[in-house]
Amino acid sequence: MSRSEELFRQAVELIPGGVNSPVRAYGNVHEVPRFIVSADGPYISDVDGNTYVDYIGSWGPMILGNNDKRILDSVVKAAGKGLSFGAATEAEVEMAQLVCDLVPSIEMVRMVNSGTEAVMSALRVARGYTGRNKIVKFMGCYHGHTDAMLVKAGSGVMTAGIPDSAGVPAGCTQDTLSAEYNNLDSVKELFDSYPDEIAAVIVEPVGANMGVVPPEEGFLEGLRAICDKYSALLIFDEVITGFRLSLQGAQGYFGVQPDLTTFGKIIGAGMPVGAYGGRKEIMQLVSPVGKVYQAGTLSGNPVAMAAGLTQLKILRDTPDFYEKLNANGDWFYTEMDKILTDHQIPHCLNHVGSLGCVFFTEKKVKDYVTAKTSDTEAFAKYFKYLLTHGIYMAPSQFEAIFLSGAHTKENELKKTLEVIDACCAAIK
Ligand code: KE4
Repeated sequence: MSRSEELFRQAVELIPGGVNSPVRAYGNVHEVPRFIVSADGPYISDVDGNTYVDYIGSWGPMILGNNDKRILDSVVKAAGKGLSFGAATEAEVEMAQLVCDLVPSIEMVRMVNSGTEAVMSALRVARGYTGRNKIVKFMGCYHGHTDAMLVKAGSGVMTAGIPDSAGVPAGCTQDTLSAEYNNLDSVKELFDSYPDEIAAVIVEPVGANMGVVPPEEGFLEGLRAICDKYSALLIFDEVITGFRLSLQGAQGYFGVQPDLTTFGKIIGAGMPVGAYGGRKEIMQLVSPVGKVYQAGTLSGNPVAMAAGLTQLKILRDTPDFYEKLNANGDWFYTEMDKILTDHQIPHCLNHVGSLGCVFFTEKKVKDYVTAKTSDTEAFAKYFKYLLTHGIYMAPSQFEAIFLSGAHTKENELKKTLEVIDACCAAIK
C-alpha cells in the first residue's frame, strides 16, 4: 500500500471525505488522492517520492510557479515580526494602493480571507447600495460556498433559486436567479420580469468552474449594457482570472469594466487572501464608515500581505510576463487540440491565455448544458493515465488547467504533450 493510501485511510476517519476541500478527494476520477509533501517551480511531489508536472498550482495562486524564493523570503521576514496583530499595518495600505493602481475599475478595496468571503461581502454591498435583493448568477459558474450562491442549476424566470446543498434554507436562495452563460436573452428575460428588483449580476468573466468556457463576443459587453439599463451592479468574480489573464485581470483583457470585483488565489500567492473592491461611492458603504457590515480577524494579515504584495509586484515588474505566459498557453493548448484531433478523439478544447480545459464531447462547449455533455469516464481515464505518467492535472472534468511562468515550452510543456499523445493512443 502506498503512503498516500495509508494517509487517505486515516484521513477519511478524521476529516469529511479525508480532505479539507471536496475536489481534492479525487471522487470524480476514482483514484486515491496523492498526498503532497512539497512543490517547486512547475513541479509537485507526493509522499511516495513521485514528482509531477503541476497544472493545478494550488488552483491558481502559483502563477509564478511553486515555492518562488522571492515570495518565501518576504513571508519569512514578515513572520519574524509577528504572525498577526489585528491592527492596521503599512502593508495593507501598500496592498490597497497596488490593487487600485493596477485595476482601473477599483478606487477602494477591502481585504478578506478567501474568495468565498469576497463574494459574500460583494453581494451584501451590492444589495446595500441598490436597496434591492435579487442577484443573477449563471449556471455552471461557481462563486464559493456562501449560501446565496448554492442554488440548483436551472433557468426559468419565475423559479426562485432552489438550494443545491443541505443546510441552506430556501430563504437564502429565493432571491438568486439563474441565467445561461453566453445567453444574453436569458438575462434580459430576468430583468424584464424583475425590472427594479435585481441588485447585481455576478459572473465569472471566463467560466472556469464548469471546465473553461470563454465569454462569446459581446457577452460581457451585453451584461454591462443590461446592468446600466436597469441600474443594477455588474460584479466580476475574478478569483481565478484576477491577475491571471492580464495585470488588470479579465476586465483588462476583455476591456469591460464591472462595478465590483472579487479576488482570491493570486492576490495571496498561496496565503489565505481574498479581496473585493470597486468605485469609492459603492465601497464607502462598508463598515465602519457605511451601513453594510463586514469584518474579519485575520483580514489583511501581515504575512499574507507580504506574500501577495511580492507576487503582484513581480507580475507588475517582469517585462512581458503575460505576453509570454499567454503565448505559451496559446501554443500548448493548440498543440493539445491537434493531438486529440489526430487521434480522432471527440473533444472540445477551450482556453483563454494560460487557462484551459479539454472536454470529452463532440459538442462546442459554451455553457453549463454543453459542458455537461462531456464523457466524465473518458476524462477519468485521461486523468489517470497522465497522473501515472507524471502529469498532475485537476481531478475533475469541470476544472481548469493552470499554466505558470515556470512551465517552459522546451521542457515541461513538450513533455506533457508527449504524454498526452501516448495517452490518446492508449485510451481511444
Ligand atoms: P475560495 O473560497 O475557495 O478561496 O474561493 C471560492 C471561489 C470563488 N470564485 C471562483 C471563481 C472560484 O473559482 C472559487 C474557488 N475555486 C475553486 C476551484 N474551482 C477552489 C478549489 C476548491 O474549492 O478547493
